[in-house]
Amino acid sequence: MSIPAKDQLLKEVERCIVLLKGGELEELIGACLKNGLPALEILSAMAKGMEEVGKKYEAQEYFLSELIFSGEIFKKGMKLLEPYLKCESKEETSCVVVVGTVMNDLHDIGKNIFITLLMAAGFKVVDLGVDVPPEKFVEAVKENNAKIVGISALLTSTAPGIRDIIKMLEKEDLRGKVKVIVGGAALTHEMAKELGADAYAETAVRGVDICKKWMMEI
Ligand code: B12
Repeated sequence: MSIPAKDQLLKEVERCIVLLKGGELEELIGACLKNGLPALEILSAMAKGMEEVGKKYEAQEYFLSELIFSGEIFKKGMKLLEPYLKCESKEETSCVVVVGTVMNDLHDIGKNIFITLLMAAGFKVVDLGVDVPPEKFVEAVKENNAKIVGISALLTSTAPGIRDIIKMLEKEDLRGKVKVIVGGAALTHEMAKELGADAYAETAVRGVDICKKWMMEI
């Protein structure tokens, strides 16, 4: 398949998310996979579409119902891609990563992508879900002897909750035993540093690379 045709398909995927065309998206994903496009590239195109949806929401062109709908469409698409992402699975590691979305934040699409890619890379993952209070992170680290904590934050208002998780890990004498990685649209490298995290990743792919590097050092 020629490069422009591949790019065209990915542009169409992005457009389907932006225009909330769920049925069409599912067909397109099938066509992309049939044409040998890597699942990760399809997922990136879908994520780009979500960024656009966010912009439309900010511009009051879209409202909450569209945000909800876009999330549902994304999740359906993601389900189709999951087996392909997991197929690239490497050998298992004993490294456990505890992952959750910060308290009072219900966004989980980015977190779930990070989890899928972690699992595809052989990590064991404990998914705490969304709206996770700090004590749940601490409990899960203790129970699973986790070496890495991944926290997702999409809302500027609740992202500072990351500091509470890190403080609680310190209080329980666990901070020296775990690495903390954060991600999500509400954060930047600077904010992550200020909040006390060890690393920030703009994308789930980058996040997994950082975890792999840590795993070698642990
Ligand atoms: C879909 C969506 C929703 C859906 C979420 C569905 C779901 N199940 O997740 C629903 C409808 C529930 C929702 C609700 C709200 N939302 Co909303 N939402 C979005 C939207 C459009 C897309 C988010 C998304 O899934 N993107 C796609 C994924 C793939 O991207 P991502 O999450 O950034 O993840 C990538 C990386 O960041 C990274 N990553 C993410 N987490 C992690 C974690 C780790 C450890 C690592 C390594 C990497 C990593 O990996 C991913 C892939 O590379 C964004 C727009 C945007 N630009 O983000 C707004 C957005 C986040 N929402 C926003 C708002 C305001 C809200 C509401 C307050 C709206 C309201 N009035 O009620 C509520 C809040 C509810 C709550 N308490 O959480 C604002 C936040 C503004 C701000 N700066 O605080 C945004 C930015 C929209 C906007 N431009 O105004 N939302």
